[in-house]
Amino acid sequence: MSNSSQCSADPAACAMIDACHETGVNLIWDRVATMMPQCRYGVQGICCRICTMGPCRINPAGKNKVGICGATADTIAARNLVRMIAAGTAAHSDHGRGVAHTLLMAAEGKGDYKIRDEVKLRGLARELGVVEKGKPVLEVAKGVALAVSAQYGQQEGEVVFALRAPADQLKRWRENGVVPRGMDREVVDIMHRTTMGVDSEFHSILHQGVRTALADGWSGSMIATEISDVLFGTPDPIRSRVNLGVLDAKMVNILVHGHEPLLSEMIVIACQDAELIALAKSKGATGINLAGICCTANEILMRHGVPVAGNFLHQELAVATGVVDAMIVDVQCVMPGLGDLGTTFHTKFISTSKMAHFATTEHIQFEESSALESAKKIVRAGIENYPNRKGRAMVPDVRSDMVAGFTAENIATFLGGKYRATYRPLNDAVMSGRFRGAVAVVGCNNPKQCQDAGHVAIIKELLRNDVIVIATGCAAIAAAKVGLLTPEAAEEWGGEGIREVCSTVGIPPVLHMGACVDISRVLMVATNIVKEGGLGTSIVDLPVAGVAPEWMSEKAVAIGFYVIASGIYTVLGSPLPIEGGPGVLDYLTNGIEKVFGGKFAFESDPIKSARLMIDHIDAKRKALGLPPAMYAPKGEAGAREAVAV
Ligand code: SF4
Ligand code: MSK
Repeated sequence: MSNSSQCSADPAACAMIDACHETGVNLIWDRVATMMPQCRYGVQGICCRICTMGPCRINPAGKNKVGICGATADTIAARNLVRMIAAGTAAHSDHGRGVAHTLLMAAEGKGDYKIRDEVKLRGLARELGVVEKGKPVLEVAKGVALAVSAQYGQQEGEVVFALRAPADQLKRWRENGVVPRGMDREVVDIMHRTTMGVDSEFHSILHQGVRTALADGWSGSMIATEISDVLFGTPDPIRSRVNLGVLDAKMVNILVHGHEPLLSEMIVIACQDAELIALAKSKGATGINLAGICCTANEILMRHGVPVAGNFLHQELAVATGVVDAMIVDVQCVMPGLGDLGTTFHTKFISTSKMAHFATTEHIQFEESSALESAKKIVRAGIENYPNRKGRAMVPDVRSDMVAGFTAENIATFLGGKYRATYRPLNDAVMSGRFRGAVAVVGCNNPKQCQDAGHVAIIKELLRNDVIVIATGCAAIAAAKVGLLTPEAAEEWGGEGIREVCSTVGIPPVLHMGACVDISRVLMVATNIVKEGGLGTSIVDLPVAGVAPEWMSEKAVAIGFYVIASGIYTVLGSPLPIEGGPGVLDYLTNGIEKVFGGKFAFESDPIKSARLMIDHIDAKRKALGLPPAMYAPKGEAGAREAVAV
């Protein structure tokens, strides 16, 4: 059992971990400890169980230098890795498929969903070749829904949104045959080519990984983001609060967890229903309190300001407060062991997706055709559970204010002004050296690393060096928990350049840009910077980088691949499971840069990780002929970390 301060940098988490340990409640950190040491073959990616001649474990220094079929360590490592990309792409893209289906239902007048951003809808229609001029909105919506849905099964050609990329990047993709055809097509291609006895040349396997990942970033995830904006509204900056302290012991606490906004949008409405609020009061509560975990939280945070109870590693801890009356889960990042906590705490776990059933949850099927009715039924179940609270009610008094909801569109408004929305001031800030560059900090928590510590230390080091940060997913929540998503953080943590720009326009130095699928927004920010001019002709030229300090999900592998293939240098806080394949390792951390413009680096030390990115940014500035950063870094590297996390 680990000391809580080794498990998490978050005081709310530490308090809950200590309380759980005192009462013998088993948490994810305890399960990590008993799992150690983990199998080195798995960690290095050189265990193959693709056919039943195996499993084969490769030992380059021993007798088994190849598998029974003759597959090398590189072949096995590459095959295992791209299968992770296939799974990650499938998850993101299926999310987009569900949103597109809901748009179709809205267009056909079925269910409770409405079109909230007609301007974006009509813009998408023009891009997709759907006639919109003079057509009623629902007819346009139907055309857009059918057009984006068709992208999934497209057999040949190029996915439409890939054409948004800067011409130079698209040229690289075309020259290397990796422009995606359709999401389903690319995922199936990976599963076929990696089955026993098909593709064994590791570059070829990895390039199909690139193609599939691009199908995620430049199509599946982009569809999820764009159509969610059409249906639920394109976000604008909005204030809210974060951490376990947003739970209220006197109220019925309903938590939504997972990734998809379809149900949670309706839960937001259901929680405001007068009849349900009256029911909650009749049970002795003062009202209904809705909050979120993980990326479902990010979705309803950005559009409604719903508070966030925490990121990935907070899911068990939230239940352990004893005041969560219902945890409603959809898909992705929901720990199967979560329901077991129900034997200790009263929380009712309600699964809602046809795709995600749990042995220990109650399943209430969410039907898009009767969305609000489903949502009310689910909220009602949570209210009915309020009187069943037992044992402790311990809500750590820890919460922070934040501003979320930045997008590729509203950055232009914030920096350029409402009547002259433009990226010009952003590009000028980079060209002058006030902003040394920009970094996207993304990804999960991983219980093998101290929760949030990597995210927060890297971000503070970047800000100190005048590197503006964009954050999504659990990384954004980590930043929010320590107050980095407030305009005041620019003054506290930013170098002189960050302070000059962010304080002038009143934005935080860390821009919350949404959920995991919204990294598609980050791609569009980079694209818009290129198109604005003055910083090269391709994303490859930009003084930017990406980092996933605490990644754990297959989705993160897909994201990492589409980000490097889009020309962005990317640092991972723990290595990809490829270190047993020397050729694969060298290609992904070296050779691939010449082909697509980006590459991976692995670095677990947050300050060294930030340094790698700052050095990369400085090299890009030099190549562009830009002056160095305008101001010297503020303070010393990592100096305030001990007191700040
Ligand atoms: Fe072993 Fe080859 Fe079968 Fe993999 S595909 S399990 S390396 S025999
Ligand atoms: S929720 S994929 S733990 S970011 Fe998107 Fe967080 Fe990673 Fe899940």
